[in-house]
Amino acid sequence: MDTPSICQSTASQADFVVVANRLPLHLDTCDPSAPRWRRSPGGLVSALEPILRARRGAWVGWAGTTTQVTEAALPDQEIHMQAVPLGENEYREYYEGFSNATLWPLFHDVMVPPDFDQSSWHSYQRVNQRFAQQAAALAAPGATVWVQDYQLMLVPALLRALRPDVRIGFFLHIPFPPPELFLQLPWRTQIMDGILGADLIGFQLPGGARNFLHLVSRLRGHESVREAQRPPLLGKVLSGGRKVSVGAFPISVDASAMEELARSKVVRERARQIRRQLGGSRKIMLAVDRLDYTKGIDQRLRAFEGLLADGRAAAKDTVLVQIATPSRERVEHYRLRRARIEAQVGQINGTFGQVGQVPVHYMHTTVDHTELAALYRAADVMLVTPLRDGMNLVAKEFIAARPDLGGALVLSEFAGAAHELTRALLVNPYHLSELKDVMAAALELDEADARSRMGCLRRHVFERDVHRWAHSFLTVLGDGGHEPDLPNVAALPRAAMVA
Ligand code: GDG
Repeated sequence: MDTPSICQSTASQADFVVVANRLPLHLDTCDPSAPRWRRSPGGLVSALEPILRARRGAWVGWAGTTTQVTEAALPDQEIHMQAVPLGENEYREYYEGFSNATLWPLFHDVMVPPDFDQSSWHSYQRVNQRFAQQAAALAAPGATVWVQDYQLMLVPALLRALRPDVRIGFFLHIPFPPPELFLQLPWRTQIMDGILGADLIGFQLPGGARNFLHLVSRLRGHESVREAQRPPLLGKVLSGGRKVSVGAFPISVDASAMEELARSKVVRERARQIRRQLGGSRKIMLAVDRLDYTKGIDQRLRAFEGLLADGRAAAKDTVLVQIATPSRERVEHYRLRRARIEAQVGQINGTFGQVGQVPVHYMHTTVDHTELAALYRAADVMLVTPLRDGMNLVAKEFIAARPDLGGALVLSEFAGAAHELTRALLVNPYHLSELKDVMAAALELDEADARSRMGCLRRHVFERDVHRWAHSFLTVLGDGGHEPDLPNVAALPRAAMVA
């Protein structure tokens, strides 16, 4: 029997429920004899935490382990954490299979061929049903439930069937593909109907929202879709006698928290130390990505290799630091990509390196938050060059971490963030010679130009931070009235001040 029994909640019901694939917790096994649950930091958690605290809030999600997790084992929280159990086989089929080998590539330009596997689909249905049941059991009468992301696209309709009284929001963190790609999915109608169970469907960009509206009119008929002229809303769908709102809500980061960390003594000292360790006067190019084929790591390495080969960059003057966070390591395309990237790094260092002067510092690891902020502060050039990305929070974090107005951002046109961060150095990462040119230009960027660009970028990121994102979504969902006050945005930018 694969499915572990569901942990029973001992909590009273909640007025505001977040449903996400993962709980914002991880098991710290530094001391293997006494593993402990710790909070996982992240923008989504910090945006939703004040609301969860103020509102009898609860978070429903998987705890990240296929062994049974009971309520009692989770840390004492003001926010109720409800663990949804997953068996080993379900993890393989629902998470690695349908979520990450079917939906992920299908929604990212079919960069690798998606698997269309019936058994994984059944597992996805079963697990989504379990999430919906647990959310239904936890939600108080008339509660608001906010469902997150592509792993849970059936939950809105399943939850509505169980609890027609609750208000349901759904937000997709990844791009929504054009209809001609989505229509490849054998279970396209079920997935579309699953999402349409929500009252409000949020996408990162207007383009994703429009793709969804086109899809609905194609599968349900034109008369089911109405355009909406009130941004962030782009349309309404008439579904089962209900009106479903569809809009674009670009996610962001907790800019003030990142800035505070970046200004701390420990981060500034570590940033100086990193610069010294990498060779004092050498220019530092930095990239931080999950090791995913969508992130364009291999194209970036090829461009850097090209600059070294052309003599436009030299290992004695320039170093590329690539943090590649381990991700989905049992999925075949991820294993293959890792092997390819590591071979490229070896080739570049073997060809262009000297003792004490390695051109690429590659780390296949997760660094802690302080180290990440120090790397952001130490960098001269931040390379964010995905082939497709819903938003890309690394780009926004880098900007928030630069109160000194230093650093240049090279940003792919295919990251959602490029729609807002127009003062970055924008690039098409598929165009190798353009990528090389923009990387070289970033290394040479005039200081006054760089500071002016960073000032504009910072104003944008501080004005539209993750708190504003959550507020905007919940207000349109019709649930904005109960939130704690937002910070006064006009008072915020300190953003453009020099450290
Ligand atoms: C999905 C969408 C969308 C990475 N390495 C380390 C580390 N990270 C943190 C970053 C950032 C987060 O992980 C990655 O967020 P991204 O947005 O860059 O990318 P995805 O993981 O693909 O996220 C994406 C996002 O959802 C939100 O909607 O923007 O498009 O694909 O916060 O800082 N953090 C630490 N150590 C690391 O080594 N501490």
